Amino acid sequence: MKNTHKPIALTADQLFCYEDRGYMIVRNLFSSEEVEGLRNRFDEIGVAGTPIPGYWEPDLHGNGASDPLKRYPRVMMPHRYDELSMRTLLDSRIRLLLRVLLGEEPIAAQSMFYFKPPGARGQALHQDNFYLEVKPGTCVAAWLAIDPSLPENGGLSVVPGTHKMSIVCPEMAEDSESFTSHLVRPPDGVKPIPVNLRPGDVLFFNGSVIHGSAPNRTKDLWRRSFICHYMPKGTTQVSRWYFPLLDFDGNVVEYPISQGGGPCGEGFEPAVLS
Ligand SMILES: O=C(O)CCC(=O)C(=O)O
Repeated sequence: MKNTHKPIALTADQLFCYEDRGYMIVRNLFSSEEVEGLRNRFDEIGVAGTPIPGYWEPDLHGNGASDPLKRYPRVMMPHRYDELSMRTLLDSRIRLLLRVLLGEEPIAAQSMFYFKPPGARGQALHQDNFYLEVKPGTCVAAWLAIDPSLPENGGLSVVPGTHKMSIVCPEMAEDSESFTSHLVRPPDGVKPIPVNLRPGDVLFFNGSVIHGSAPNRTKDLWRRSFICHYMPKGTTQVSRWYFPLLDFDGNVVEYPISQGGGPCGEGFEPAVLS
């Protein structure tokens, strides 16, 4: 992809945070104009309400009051049909930062856009690599804030240090709080902490980090975000649900499908996509 940006120097604190706690924030990685472009693009999709079969299927007939996510579900894999989303997934700043974090070239697996309107449920604590099944290492997320992301509007929380854990088999989440059904409880002695982000900030986190979000309890603050998942080029297996995988020049790259089942054993098919 032909978007080239100046190299970004990470501070020792950022690198330490990623190594020690499994996540790192890069403030203002995207400009306010870029964020506005993404917000406008997805607002157009959201307001028009035209379904994108298999990727975004809003319920236009309910009143949305009991579950705002019926009208505004997350948009899956927008890079497959939206040019701005493809450019964002393959952004050269993200590429350079991921090279530092991974120590090798990254490969793009997934994009998503969350509207998370007022009243929307959250997403229970989970580990992304349970779904991506990247082996032998793990995946990495780049979570771009489009709106301020705060505890009150259902901002993301992470459990520091859990990138050192294995991937565990989830239990059932509380469906009044979470639109997804899997829950991974943090180990004794560690708790989720909120990551407060401003529009344009990007949170990078390791695919084993336990993370999630609470409902948006505000009356009027949306919490939109553009979320991407990547894996190291040297990956030897990955879940087939993320095919086709792309390099940062936009070429499709082939990888073997993950084998052997995950932590829930053989035959367990994780609910598709993180
Ligand atoms: O943004 C959220 O509320 C949750 C996103 C998330 O957990 C993920 O993309 O894996």
